[in-house]
Amino acid sequence: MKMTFRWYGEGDSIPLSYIRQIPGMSGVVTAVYDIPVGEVWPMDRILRLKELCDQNGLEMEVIESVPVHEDIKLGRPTRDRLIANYAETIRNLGKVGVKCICYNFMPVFDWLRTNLHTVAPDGSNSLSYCHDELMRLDPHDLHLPGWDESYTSDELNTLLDSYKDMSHDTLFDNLVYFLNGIMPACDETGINMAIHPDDPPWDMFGLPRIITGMESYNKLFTAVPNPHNGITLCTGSLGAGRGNDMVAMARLLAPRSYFAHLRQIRHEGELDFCESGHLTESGSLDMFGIVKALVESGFDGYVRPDHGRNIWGEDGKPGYGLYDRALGATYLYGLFEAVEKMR
Ligand code: DNO
Repeated sequence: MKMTFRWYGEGDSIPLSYIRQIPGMSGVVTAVYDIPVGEVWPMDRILRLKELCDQNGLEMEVIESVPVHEDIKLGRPTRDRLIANYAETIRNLGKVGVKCICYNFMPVFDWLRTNLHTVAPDGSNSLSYCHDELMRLDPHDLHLPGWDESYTSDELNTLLDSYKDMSHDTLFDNLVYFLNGIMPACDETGINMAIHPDDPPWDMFGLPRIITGMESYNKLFTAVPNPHNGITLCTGSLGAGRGNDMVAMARLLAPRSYFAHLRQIRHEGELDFCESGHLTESGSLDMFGIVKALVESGFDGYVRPDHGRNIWGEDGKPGYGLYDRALGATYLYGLFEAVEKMR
C-alpha cells in the first residue's frame, strides 16, 4: 500500500511542504487542470508538476483525473480523435513514472451533493446528500453546490438533450470502446486505468450511470479483460448504495483495485447520507473490515483519504481541506500497519 494525498496543483491552498509532513505520505495524486478536456496534456505541464513533487520529496505516480470528453461517452464520430489524444496523454504520463490514472465515465456530472456545509453536533461540517432535495432541482437550471463544470445553461441543456435517449447499455458499450482504444497505450507504459464509481451510484436527472455495484464490475472485466482495466475502489461512493456490501466488495475487487478512496459516510435515509470522519465508529462503513479485506486479498495499490470534514476552523475546499484528511490518512495508515503486521 502506498498512502497518497490529493493535491490540486499550484492553485491548491495546501502547499506540498505541508503534505509531506503528514506521517506515512508517499506522494500526491494530482492533475493538469487547465488544459481543455479532450486535448493532449503537453509534456512541459506534466514535467512542471513532477518537478514540484520531486522538490518536496513526494512521488507523482497517480493522476486523478484525466477527464473523458463527453463525445466519447456519447459515442460521437469525433471520439476516435479524442481517444487517440487520451492515449497520447497516457504515453506522456508514462514518461514521468505515472503508474495509475483515475477517471470516471459519468455523463455530464461528476459527484453530486446537496449541501457542502452540513454542521455536525461537534461543530465540524461536511458534505451531504438529500435525495428529495436533489429531485426538486431543475436540471435545466442547475446550481449545484461544488459542481465545478463551467457550462453555460444553454450548453448544459444541449448536452442533457444529447443524452436523452441514451441507454445504460449504449453508455457501457461506449466505455468499452474507449477502453479498447487506450489499452495499447497502457500495455506500452504499464499504466493502470482505475475507473471511479458513480457518486452516488444511481441514475441522476434521467442520465444513465453504469458503475454502481458488483454487477457493473463483473460486466466491465468480462468486456475488457486486460489487467490494465482496473478500478478506483471508492468506499464513500459505492457505500452510499445500501445494496453494496463494502467489505465483501473490497475482498472481491482487491486484485483489480489499483487505487482506493477510503471515505466514511453515515446513512441517513434510504438514499440520503452525510460524510463523516474516517473512523469506523464515525459512520456506517466498517473501515477496519474494508482495510482487512483489502490486505487479505492482496491489495497492493495506492490509497488516499477521501473527503474530509472542515474542522479546527478550517474553511477548506469542500471535502479537500488539510486537517481532517491528514487525520484520515494517519488513521488509515494505522489500520493498514496493524492488519499487515498481524497476518
Ligand atoms: C470527488 C472525487 C471525484 C473523482 C472523479 C474521478 O471528490 O472523488 O471527483 O475525482 O470522479 O474521475
